[in-house]
Parts: sequence; C-alpha cells; structure tokens
Amino acid sequence: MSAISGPAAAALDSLSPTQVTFLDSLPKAELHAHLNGSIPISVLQELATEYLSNGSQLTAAAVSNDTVRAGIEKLMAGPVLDEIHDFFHLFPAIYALTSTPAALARATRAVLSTFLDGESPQCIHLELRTTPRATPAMSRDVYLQTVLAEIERYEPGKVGLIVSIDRRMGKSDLEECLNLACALRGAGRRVVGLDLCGDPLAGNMDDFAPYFVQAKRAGLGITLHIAETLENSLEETLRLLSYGPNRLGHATFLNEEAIAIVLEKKMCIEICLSSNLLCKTVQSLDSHHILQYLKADHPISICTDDILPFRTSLIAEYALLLAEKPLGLGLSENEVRRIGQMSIEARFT
Ligand code: 6MZ
Repeated sequence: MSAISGPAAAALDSLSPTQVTFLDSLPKAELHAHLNGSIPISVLQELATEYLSNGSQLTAAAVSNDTVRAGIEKLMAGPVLDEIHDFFHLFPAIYALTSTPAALARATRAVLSTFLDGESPQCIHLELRTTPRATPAMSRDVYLQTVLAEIERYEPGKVGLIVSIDRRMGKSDLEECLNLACALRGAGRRVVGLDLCGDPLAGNMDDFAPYFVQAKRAGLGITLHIAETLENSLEETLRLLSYGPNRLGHATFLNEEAIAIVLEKKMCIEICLSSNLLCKTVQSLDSHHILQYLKADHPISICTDDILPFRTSLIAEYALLLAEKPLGLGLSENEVRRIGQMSIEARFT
C-alpha cells in the first residue's frame, strides 16, 4: 500500500533528484483540498480500527459497520472509479469515522500536518475546505469550532478555513452553514472563504444566490465547483458565474462564452490534474483544460482535491507539470515557478 500511486506518482518517479528538490523548495499554496478527502491513509486505518471496535455506538452512524468496513477496504486498496459519480459513494464510510469531535480533531490535525509539517512541507500556505456536518455527537457549530481549533495552532496567515456548502443541501442547512461561517469570521476566527461542492448534478443553483451575497458581505472569498461534468448545463454555469466567484474549482467543461467571462474577470482556476484523470472527466494530460489557461497566462492554482482516494500529494501534482511528455506536461522550471507564485497570489487570506 503506497501513499502515492497513479499518474502523479509516475511523473514524480521520472524526475531527477535536482528536479524533486526544486519542487520541494518551490513556494506554493494549496487552495483546493477537502478535509475528509485528505485524511492520510494510516490515520484512516487507525480511526477505522477504533471505530469498529467500539466507537460506532458513540456516533449512531447512518451506515452499518459492514458498510463502513467495506468502504474502508475499498479506500485502502485505492479505489478505481468508472466515472465521477462513483467518487461520492466513498464518503459515507469516511464520515462515520470523523463524526465525533475527538476523531474529527485527530483527522484535521493529520491533514494539516501532511501539508505543512516535516522537513519538506508540501506548501507554505493552505486553505483547507470542509462541509460542516451535524452528527449525533456534535452540532455544525462544534464541527467548525473543532476544525478551527486545529487550524489556529498554526501561525496567523499560514492556514485558512473555507466553509463548503453542498449542492444537496436545503434552505435551512444552507442558512445554518452561512450564519455560522459569517459569525465565526466576524468573531475573528480564521474562516476565509465559502465553497460550493458536492455531486455536480444535484440541486438547483438558482436557489443559491442569497448565500453568496451573504458571504461576500461578510468579506469571504468565493470559490465554486463549476462545470465539473459534461452534463452541467451552460445555463447553470452562467448562473454560477453571475455570483461573482473569485476562484473556480475544476471548470472542466466551460464553453466559449463562459471562458470569456472567466478570462475577463481573472477568476483563478483551481486545477486538480490527478482528480480529473482518475474521475475520467479529462481523458489525458494533453487534452486538459490547463493548457488553454497556460497559453493565456491566466491565473491557475495546482491543487490536490482529495489525496486520500486519488493517492497523490501537492509535490506529485507539480511533478505532472515538470515531467517530460507523455508522463507530464514538460513545462520548464521557470514556468512551474510562475504557477507556484500564481497560487500564492490567489489566496483569500
Ligand atoms: C465535488 C467534492 C469533490 O467537505 O466532508 N468533494 N465535490 N467535486 C469533487 N471532486 C471530485 N471532492 C470532494 O470533504 C468531502 C466532501 O467534499 C466534496 C464532497 O461533497 C465530499 O463529500 P468534506 O471535508
């Protein structure tokens, strides 16, 4: 069981030691990482062992122990996805393991440490995102307070929290998430942004307008998962762009009209190469939409999305830029340095 495998691992393996040192020391920010998708595999295993031996009674999880066991086994083996919709079925098992404050704190600490600690940290700044989840053992408020307490162990400016709202949420859940995010920011806690995520085909995005207005008024940066699948309509994409996001997640299937808006407004595109390849929304690196943004010298940020299922790391994602074709995009060190700088400039903090 390796922590890194797949296309990014192959790219990283192909680099010379000097190139790896270059990537290790390159200043960069990770701006698109989902907490529950970024738990290190070793910590997931420990949480699963504890949960299955006694913890499940504490959380009254909505899924059975057998379902959790099967889900964790799949994650340990490195899931193979036929398409992007398979991806969302991975989360009920993970959620069962992070449904008490103690387990959530442990998972958060491990995620932060993976990105920021050790001899060669993955990045110098991190904006970690998560969807506040109420469970029998904690409210959404406690969820966010727990994650923030871990984030605030780091020096100011190093890590910020992006509160995610899920496309599947209804009005009262959305209102609760927004009110909490704004109140915590108002109280000086390190909430820096609002994200829209979840199953790309769920929900009616026309209904979400008031939440982005509220978030902007509170000074939060806005990032949206947008046009992640071919089935996302142009109408929906234009509606989401009208909410005035600062950054966009994936933005894989934008048409010319949408691209013109993105270029004009200089909205940074959060690019998740392995995620797109493994979810099969992009067939190969040489057909990836990153190329058009590189050509236009448009702001992008290289991100991991979910290192747990995608078995990647931020350094490995940058290796996909630097490695020679066909393993990577064959960019020069200067081009990669510029991309690292763009990620730092696109922070909400
Ligand atoms: C859309 C994604 C995602 O919030 O519980 N999530 N949503 N597209 C993606 N890319 C393939 N990757 C993760 O982290 C897990 C949640 O993040 C969203 C999903 O809603 C998932 O349940 P948190 O910390």
